Amino acid sequence: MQSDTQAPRVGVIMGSTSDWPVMEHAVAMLERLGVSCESRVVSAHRTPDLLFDYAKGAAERGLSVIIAGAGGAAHLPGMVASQTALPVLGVPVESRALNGLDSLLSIVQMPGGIAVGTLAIGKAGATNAGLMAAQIVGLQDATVRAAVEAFRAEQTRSVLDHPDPRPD
Ligand code: RP5
Repeated sequence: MQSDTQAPRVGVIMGSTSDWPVMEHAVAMLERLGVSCESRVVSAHRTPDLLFDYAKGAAERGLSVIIAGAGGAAHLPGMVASQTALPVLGVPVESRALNGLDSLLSIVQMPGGIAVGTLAIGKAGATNAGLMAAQIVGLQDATVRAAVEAFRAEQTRSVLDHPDPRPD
């Protein structure tokens, strides 16, 4: 699924439809920052041939970054990284059995030589994966860079405008 009519620059993939409630936060951040993206289910274990095709074809299709989220035995980010030279950002999704610690360790402990940039478990990780992907795209795109800077400035202003921690 593609977020707008522009060719996608970031691919957001996940191991299962059950990962969407977390991974939608990566898509939301990309959309907020004006970065075109696509999202789809690609499973390391259930659709390994699709994983290889997706990763091998990603650069040729014009993607600049791949965000891969998975839970449990979360092999998707590492296997995608093994098949493309594009930067891969891994998002550990909270698992039902181990609360995402299994996902985190599966993603973060890559062997030297194949890199995955691992984010935090869950919503914060997905949000920051979207932000970091935009920052990478922004290296070559001044409009996206300006959107990231505006987002950061607005966030700072919002905190400074509400110094009282007590609820209204
Ligand atoms: C992983 O297994 C997925 O990334 C998901 O987080 C987890 C459970 O998948 P479902 O059984 O909910 O489809 O591959």
